[in-house]
Amino acid sequence: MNETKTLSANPFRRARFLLSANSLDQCPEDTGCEIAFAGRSNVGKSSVINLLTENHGLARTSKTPGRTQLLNFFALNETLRLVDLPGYGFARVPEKVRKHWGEFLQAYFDQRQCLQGLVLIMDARHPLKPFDQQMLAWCRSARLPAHIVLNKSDKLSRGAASKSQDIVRRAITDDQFSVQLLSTLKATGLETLQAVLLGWLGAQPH
Ligand SMILES: Nc1nc2c(ncn2[C@@H]2O[C@H](COP(=O)(O)OP(=O)(O)OP(=O)(O)O)[C@@H](O)[C@H]2O)c(=O)[nH]1
Ligand SMILES: [Mg+2]
Repeated sequence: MNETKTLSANPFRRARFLLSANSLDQCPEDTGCEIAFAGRSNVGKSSVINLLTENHGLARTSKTPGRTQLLNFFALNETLRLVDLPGYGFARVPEKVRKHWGEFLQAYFDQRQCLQGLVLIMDARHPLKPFDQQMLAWCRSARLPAHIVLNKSDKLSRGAASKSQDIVRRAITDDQFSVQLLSTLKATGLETLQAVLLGWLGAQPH
């Protein structure tokens, strides 16, 4: 496939910041379709959103874990949204804040009807940590599709990256789960990610 042609046709480029929410009642109305990006702190959730949307200033990234502290919504159009979630497992966030995030995320996952799929981002060097396993178990029980993105694959040799992908592939046998390697640094894996998300949205968004 012609890379330039694919990128110019990238419908996710239309994403614009919509709002940040610190509680369920601050979220946009629960209609249309939403795709959420979850994962442990610092795995590159915000960076993956920026790669997908080809807008490097869209979601705030940082070397310091715990950068994303609210649910940030990005709209593609009237009905389609991407959601950047705060990272879980960041120990240096005060206990009170951590508890609030935990409860808010739980409420979001339990109640959000428009949630169409979860992009679960992991560090390719350390996949399937306990919280990742918990998220997958939740997706299984909610019958929600989850696409695992093994990010920072540039930090591994080709062989080691492919081994990591195989380990995850063997661990996830359900049809509703898929996995890919990606590097936001090298911008590799973008086409695969786009294809999965467009599949979830049923068709190319207009
Ligand atoms: N080498 C490498 N570094 C990456 C990659 N993706 C992200 N990073 C770096 O990882 C750090 C964290 O990236 P973010 O996108 O802010 O991560 P996050 O998961 O949104 O972090 P929180 O919002 O704090 O949970 C930044 O310094 C990024 O530049 C990648 O593919 N390769
Ligand atoms: Mg972030």
